[in-house]
Amino acid sequence: MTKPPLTLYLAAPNGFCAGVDRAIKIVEMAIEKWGAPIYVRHEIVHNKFVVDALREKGAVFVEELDEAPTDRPVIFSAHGVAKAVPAEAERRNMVYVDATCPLVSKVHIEAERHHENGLQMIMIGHEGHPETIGTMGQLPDGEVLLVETPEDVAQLRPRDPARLAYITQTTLSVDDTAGIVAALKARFPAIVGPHKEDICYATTNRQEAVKAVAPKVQALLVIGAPNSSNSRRLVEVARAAGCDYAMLVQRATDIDWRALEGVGAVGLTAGASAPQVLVDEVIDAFRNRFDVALELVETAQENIEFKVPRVLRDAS
Ligand code: 2E4
Ligand code: SF4
Repeated sequence: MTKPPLTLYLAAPNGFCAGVDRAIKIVEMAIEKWGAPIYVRHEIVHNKFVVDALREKGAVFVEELDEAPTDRPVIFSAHGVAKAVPAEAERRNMVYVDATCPLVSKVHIEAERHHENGLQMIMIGHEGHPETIGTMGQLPDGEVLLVETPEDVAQLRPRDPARLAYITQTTLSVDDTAGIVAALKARFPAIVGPHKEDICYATTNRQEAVKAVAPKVQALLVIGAPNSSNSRRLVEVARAAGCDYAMLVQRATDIDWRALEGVGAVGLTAGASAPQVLVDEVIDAFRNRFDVALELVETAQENIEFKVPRVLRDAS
Protein backbone atom coordinates (compact mmCIF):
# COMPACT_ATOMS: atom_id res chain seq x y z
CA MET A 1 0.00 0.00 0.00
CA THR A 2 1.41 3.40 -0.88
CA LYS A 3 1.59 5.95 1.88
CA PRO A 4 0.14 9.42 1.37
CA PRO A 5 2.76 12.17 0.96
CA LEU A 6 3.26 14.60 3.84
CA THR A 7 5.65 17.45 4.47
CA LEU A 8 6.71 17.58 8.12
CA TYR A 9 8.09 21.00 9.02
CA LEU A 10 10.30 20.74 12.08
CA ALA A 11 10.61 24.05 13.93
CA ALA A 12 14.10 24.85 15.20
CA PRO A 13 15.17 25.52 17.83
CA ASN A 14 13.00 22.97 19.62
CA GLY A 15 13.43 20.81 22.71
CA PHE A 16 15.94 21.10 25.54
CA CYS A 17 17.26 24.53 26.50
CA ALA A 18 20.45 25.20 28.44
CA GLY A 19 18.58 25.44 31.77
CA VAL A 20 16.96 22.03 31.33
CA ASP A 21 20.19 20.45 30.20
CA ARG A 22 21.94 21.77 33.30
CA ALA A 23 19.16 20.72 35.68
CA ILE A 24 19.16 17.12 34.42
CA LYS A 25 22.98 17.02 34.60
CA ILE A 26 22.82 18.22 38.21
CA VAL A 27 20.61 15.27 39.20
CA GLU A 28 22.78 12.78 37.32
CA MET A 29 26.01 14.16 38.79
CA ALA A 30 24.55 14.25 42.29
CA ILE A 31 23.67 10.56 42.01
CA GLU A 32 27.23 9.87 40.84
CA LYS A 33 28.74 11.87 43.69
CA TRP A 34 26.56 10.83 46.60
CA GLY A 35 24.91 7.63 45.35
CA ALA A 36 21.17 6.85 45.37
CA PRO A 37 18.72 7.92 46.56
CA ILE A 38 18.95 11.63 45.72
CA TYR A 39 15.80 13.59 46.53
CA VAL A 40 14.43 16.13 44.06
CA ARG A 41 11.90 18.73 45.17
CA HIS A 42 9.27 18.93 42.40
CA GLU A 43 9.73 17.44 38.90
CA ILE A 44 13.24 18.57 37.92
CA VAL A 45 11.65 19.73 34.64
CA HIS A 46 8.03 19.22 33.60
CA ASN A 47 8.40 16.02 31.63
CA LYS A 48 7.33 12.56 32.73
CA PHE A 49 9.83 10.88 30.43
CA VAL A 50 12.75 12.81 31.95
CA VAL A 51 11.48 12.24 35.48
CA ASP A 52 10.98 8.49 34.94
CA ALA A 53 14.48 8.12 33.46
CA LEU A 54 16.04 9.86 36.49
CA ARG A 55 13.91 7.82 38.87
CA GLU A 56 15.40 4.71 37.25
CA LYS A 57 18.85 6.06 38.10
CA GLY A 58 18.00 6.67 41.75
CA ALA A 59 16.22 10.02 42.01
CA VAL A 60 13.20 10.27 44.32
CA PHE A 61 10.74 13.06 43.52
CA VAL A 62 8.83 14.83 46.28
CA GLU A 63 6.67 17.96 46.27
CA GLU A 64 7.78 19.42 49.59
CA LEU A 65 11.02 19.40 51.51
CA ASP A 66 9.51 17.72 54.58
CA GLU A 67 8.86 14.60 52.46
CA ALA A 68 12.64 14.12 52.12
CA PRO A 69 14.84 12.67 54.88
CA THR A 70 17.41 15.07 56.34
CA ASP A 71 20.33 12.70 55.79
CA ARG A 72 20.14 12.63 51.97
CA PRO A 73 20.95 15.45 49.52
CA VAL A 74 18.03 17.26 47.93
CA ILE A 75 17.91 19.14 44.62
CA PHE A 76 15.59 22.06 43.88
CA SER A 77 13.96 21.95 40.43
CA ALA A 78 14.82 24.20 37.47
CA HIS A 79 11.76 26.37 38.12
CA GLY A 80 13.21 27.90 41.29
CA VAL A 81 12.03 27.99 44.88
CA ALA A 82 10.88 30.58 47.39
CA LYS A 83 13.54 31.83 49.83
CA ALA A 84 11.85 29.83 52.59
CA VAL A 85 12.86 26.53 50.93
CA PRO A 86 16.69 26.75 51.15
CA ALA A 87 16.22 28.41 54.55
CA GLU A 88 14.28 25.37 55.74
CA ALA A 89 16.91 23.01 54.25
CA GLU A 90 19.59 24.86 56.20
CA ARG A 91 17.55 24.77 59.37
CA ARG A 92 17.29 21.00 58.97
CA ASN A 93 21.03 20.74 58.19
CA MET A 94 20.39 19.21 54.79
CA VAL A 95 22.79 19.11 51.86
CA TYR A 96 21.05 20.77 48.92
CA VAL A 97 21.88 21.69 45.34
CA ASP A 98 19.91 24.38 43.57
CA ALA A 99 19.08 23.46 39.94
CA THR A 100 17.15 26.71 39.38
CA CYS A 101 17.87 27.90 35.84
CA PRO A 102 20.33 30.84 35.98
CA LEU A 103 17.83 32.85 33.91
CA VAL A 104 15.18 32.33 36.60
CA SER A 105 17.72 33.24 39.31
CA LYS A 106 18.40 36.43 37.36
CA VAL A 107 14.75 37.42 37.81
CA HIS A 108 14.99 36.60 41.54
CA ILE A 109 17.96 38.97 41.85
CA GLU A 110 16.14 41.65 39.87
CA ALA A 111 13.17 41.42 42.25
CA GLU A 112 15.43 41.80 45.26
CA ARG A 113 17.21 44.80 43.78
CA HIS A 114 13.91 46.59 43.12
CA HIS A 115 12.74 45.73 46.63
CA GLU A 116 15.91 47.22 48.12
CA ASN A 117 15.17 50.37 46.14
CA GLY A 118 11.77 50.54 47.83
CA LEU A 119 9.69 49.49 44.82
CA GLN A 120 6.69 47.18 45.03
CA MET A 121 6.71 44.48 42.36
CA ILE A 122 4.13 43.45 39.80
CA MET A 123 4.79 39.94 38.53
CA ILE A 124 3.38 38.89 35.16
CA GLY A 125 2.94 35.13 35.45
CA HIS A 126 0.59 32.20 35.93
CA GLU A 127 -0.90 31.69 39.36
CA GLY A 128 0.14 28.45 41.04
CA HIS A 129 3.02 27.72 38.65
CA PRO A 130 6.17 26.73 40.60
CA GLU A 131 8.26 29.44 38.93
CA THR A 132 5.71 32.10 39.93
CA ILE A 133 5.58 30.75 43.48
CA GLY A 134 9.39 30.71 43.64
CA THR A 135 9.87 34.19 42.23
CA MET A 136 7.12 35.75 44.37
CA GLY A 137 8.64 33.94 47.33
CA GLN A 138 11.87 35.92 47.00
CA LEU A 139 10.16 38.83 48.74
CA PRO A 140 7.94 39.16 51.80
CA ASP A 141 4.18 38.62 51.39
CA GLY A 142 2.41 41.54 49.74
CA GLU A 143 5.57 42.86 48.06
CA VAL A 144 4.74 41.09 44.78
CA LEU A 145 1.33 41.46 43.13
CA LEU A 146 0.44 38.96 40.40
CA VAL A 147 -1.21 39.76 37.06
CA GLU A 148 -2.11 37.22 34.38
CA THR A 149 -4.04 39.37 31.88
CA PRO A 150 -4.36 43.01 30.78
CA GLU A 151 -7.72 43.04 32.64
CA ASP A 152 -5.95 42.16 35.90
CA VAL A 153 -3.95 45.38 35.59
CA ALA A 154 -7.11 47.46 36.12
CA GLN A 155 -7.76 45.64 39.43
CA LEU A 156 -4.32 46.32 40.96
CA ARG A 157 -4.24 48.27 44.21
CA PRO A 158 -0.56 49.06 44.72
CA ARG A 159 0.79 50.79 47.81
CA ASP A 160 2.18 53.70 45.78
CA PRO A 161 1.46 53.82 42.00
CA ALA A 162 4.62 55.88 41.49
CA ARG A 163 6.95 53.28 43.11
CA LEU A 164 6.49 50.11 41.07
CA ALA A 165 8.56 47.67 39.04
CA TYR A 166 7.52 44.65 37.01
CA ILE A 167 9.08 41.24 36.49
CA THR A 168 7.85 38.26 34.46
CA GLN A 169 7.86 34.47 34.36
CA THR A 170 10.49 33.26 31.85
CA THR A 171 8.17 31.08 29.77
CA LEU A 172 5.31 33.43 28.83
CA SER A 173 3.98 34.23 25.38
CA VAL A 174 6.10 37.12 24.09
CA ASP A 175 3.12 38.73 22.34
CA ASP A 176 0.61 38.34 25.20
CA THR A 177 3.17 39.73 27.64
CA ALA A 178 3.74 42.80 25.47
CA GLY A 179 0.01 43.52 25.83
CA ILE A 180 0.17 43.25 29.63
CA VAL A 181 3.31 45.42 29.81
CA ALA A 182 1.53 48.04 27.67
CA ALA A 183 -1.43 48.00 30.08
CA LEU A 184 0.93 48.40 33.05
CA LYS A 185 2.75 51.32 31.44
CA ALA A 186 -0.53 52.98 30.51
CA ARG A 187 -1.83 52.80 34.07
CA PHE A 188 1.51 53.33 35.88
CA PRO A 189 3.72 55.51 33.65
CA ALA A 190 6.53 55.51 36.23
CA ILE A 191 6.77 51.69 36.41
CA VAL A 192 10.31 50.35 36.11
CA GLY A 193 10.98 47.18 34.13
CA PRO A 194 13.63 45.04 32.49
CA HIS A 195 14.94 46.11 29.08
CA LYS A 196 12.15 44.09 27.42
CA GLU A 197 10.72 41.42 29.73
CA ASP A 198 12.22 38.45 31.54
CA ILE A 199 11.13 35.90 28.96
CA CYS A 200 14.22 33.85 28.22
CA TYR A 201 16.05 33.31 24.93
CA ALA A 202 14.83 29.68 24.64
CA THR A 203 11.16 30.61 25.08
CA THR A 204 11.51 33.46 22.57
CA ASN A 205 13.34 31.34 19.98
CA ARG A 206 10.88 28.41 20.18
CA GLN A 207 7.93 30.78 19.74
CA GLU A 208 9.59 32.53 16.78
CA ALA A 209 10.20 29.18 15.06
CA VAL A 210 6.56 28.16 15.57
CA LYS A 211 5.44 31.45 14.03
CA ALA A 212 7.53 30.67 10.95
CA VAL A 213 6.06 27.16 10.63
CA ALA A 214 2.38 27.89 11.41
CA PRO A 215 1.46 29.56 8.08
CA LYS A 216 2.84 26.58 6.12
CA VAL A 217 0.81 23.83 7.82
CA GLN A 218 -2.73 22.60 8.46
CA ALA A 219 -1.80 21.10 11.80
CA LEU A 220 0.97 21.60 14.34
CA LEU A 221 2.01 19.32 17.17
CA VAL A 222 3.94 20.43 20.24
CA ILE A 223 5.66 17.69 22.19
CA GLY A 224 5.44 18.55 25.87
CA ALA A 225 3.69 17.92 29.16
CA PRO A 226 0.33 19.39 30.20
CA ASN A 227 2.02 21.13 33.16
CA SER A 228 4.80 22.63 31.02
CA SER A 229 4.16 26.34 30.70
CA ASN A 230 6.57 26.97 27.82
CA SER A 231 5.14 24.01 25.85
CA ARG A 232 1.55 25.17 26.31
CA ARG A 233 2.52 28.65 25.16
CA LEU A 234 3.81 27.11 21.90
CA VAL A 235 0.34 25.69 21.22
CA GLU A 236 -1.21 29.12 21.81
CA VAL A 237 1.39 30.82 19.61
CA ALA A 238 0.64 28.37 16.77
CA ARG A 239 -3.11 29.05 17.05
CA ALA A 240 -2.57 32.82 17.21
CA ALA A 241 -0.40 32.52 14.09
CA GLY A 242 -3.33 30.99 12.21
CA CYS A 243 -2.89 27.24 12.69
CA ASP A 244 -6.27 26.22 14.12
CA TYR A 245 -5.32 22.61 14.77
CA ALA A 246 -2.43 22.95 17.25
CA MET A 247 -2.15 20.22 19.87
CA LEU A 248 0.05 19.32 22.79
CA VAL A 249 1.15 15.67 22.73
CA GLN A 250 3.26 13.94 25.34
CA ARG A 251 4.47 11.33 22.86
CA ALA A 252 3.55 9.54 19.61
CA THR A 253 0.72 7.50 21.16
CA ASP A 254 -1.15 10.75 21.94
CA ILE A 255 -1.47 11.73 18.28
CA ASP A 256 -5.02 11.71 16.90
CA TRP A 257 -4.26 10.28 13.45
CA ARG A 258 -7.88 10.55 12.28
CA ALA A 259 -7.70 14.31 12.74
CA LEU A 260 -4.66 14.34 10.42
CA GLU A 261 -6.30 12.39 7.58
CA GLY A 262 -5.99 14.23 4.27
CA VAL A 263 -3.55 16.75 5.72
CA GLY A 264 -0.51 17.48 3.51
CA ALA A 265 1.66 19.62 5.77
CA VAL A 266 2.19 19.28 9.51
CA GLY A 267 4.39 21.32 11.84
CA LEU A 268 6.30 19.84 14.73
CA THR A 269 8.10 21.33 17.69
CA ALA A 270 8.98 20.38 21.26
CA GLY A 271 8.95 22.37 24.49
CA ALA A 272 12.14 23.16 26.40
CA SER A 273 11.62 20.17 28.71
CA ALA A 274 10.89 17.56 26.00
CA PRO A 275 13.75 15.15 25.20
CA GLN A 276 15.01 14.48 21.67
CA VAL A 277 13.99 10.78 21.87
CA LEU A 278 10.35 11.89 21.88
CA VAL A 279 10.88 14.08 18.82
CA ASP A 280 12.48 11.11 17.04
CA GLU A 281 9.62 8.86 18.16
CA VAL A 282 7.01 11.24 16.71
CA ILE A 283 8.90 11.62 13.41
CA ASP A 284 9.12 7.80 13.15
CA ALA A 285 5.39 7.50 13.84
CA PHE A 286 4.72 9.90 10.94
CA ARG A 287 7.07 7.91 8.70
CA ASN A 288 5.09 4.74 9.49
CA ARG A 289 1.92 6.32 8.16
CA PHE A 290 3.05 8.83 5.53
CA ASP A 291 5.67 9.25 2.85
CA VAL A 292 7.40 12.00 4.82
CA ALA A 293 9.47 14.88 3.46
CA LEU A 294 11.15 16.40 6.52
CA GLU A 295 11.95 20.10 6.33
CA LEU A 296 13.76 22.08 8.99
CA VAL A 297 12.52 25.62 9.60
CA GLU A 298 15.31 27.19 11.58
CA THR A 299 14.86 30.77 12.79
CA ALA A 300 17.78 30.90 15.26
CA GLN A 301 20.79 28.96 16.44
CA GLU A 302 21.57 28.40 20.09
CA ASN A 303 24.94 27.77 21.65
CA ILE A 304 24.30 28.68 25.27
CA GLU A 305 25.55 26.37 28.00
CA PHE A 306 25.33 26.80 31.77
CA LYS A 307 27.86 25.39 34.22
CA VAL A 308 26.68 23.08 36.98
CA PRO A 309 27.26 24.28 40.58
CA ARG A 310 30.82 24.07 41.85
CA VAL A 311 30.05 21.37 44.45
CA LEU A 312 29.36 18.97 41.54
CA ARG A 313 32.03 20.27 39.19
CA ASP A 314 34.73 19.51 41.75
CA ALA A 315 33.43 15.97 41.99
CA SER A 316 34.16 15.01 38.38
C1 2E4 B 1 12.41 26.36 34.43
C2 2E4 B 1 12.06 27.53 33.84
O1 2E4 B 1 8.16 26.64 33.37
P1 2E4 B 1 7.73 25.47 32.52
O2 2E4 B 1 6.43 24.89 33.03
O3 2E4 B 1 7.73 25.78 31.09
O4 2E4 B 1 8.87 24.40 32.83
P2 2E4 B 1 9.36 23.11 32.03
O5 2E4 B 1 9.95 22.20 33.04
O6 2E4 B 1 8.35 22.58 31.12
O7 2E4 B 1 10.53 23.69 31.12
C3 2E4 B 1 11.78 23.96 31.63
C4 2E4 B 1 11.85 25.20 32.43
C5 2E4 B 1 12.29 25.18 33.72
C6 2E4 B 1 11.50 26.40 31.91
N1 2E4 B 1 11.64 27.54 32.58
FE1 SF4 C 1 16.02 28.56 31.70
FE2 SF4 C 1 14.61 29.51 29.66
FE3 SF4 C 1 15.14 26.95 29.80
FE4 SF4 C 1 13.45 28.05 31.51
S1 SF4 C 1 13.15 27.83 29.30
S2 SF4 C 1 15.06 26.57 31.98
S3 SF4 C 1 14.39 30.04 31.81
S4 SF4 C 1 16.65 28.58 29.55
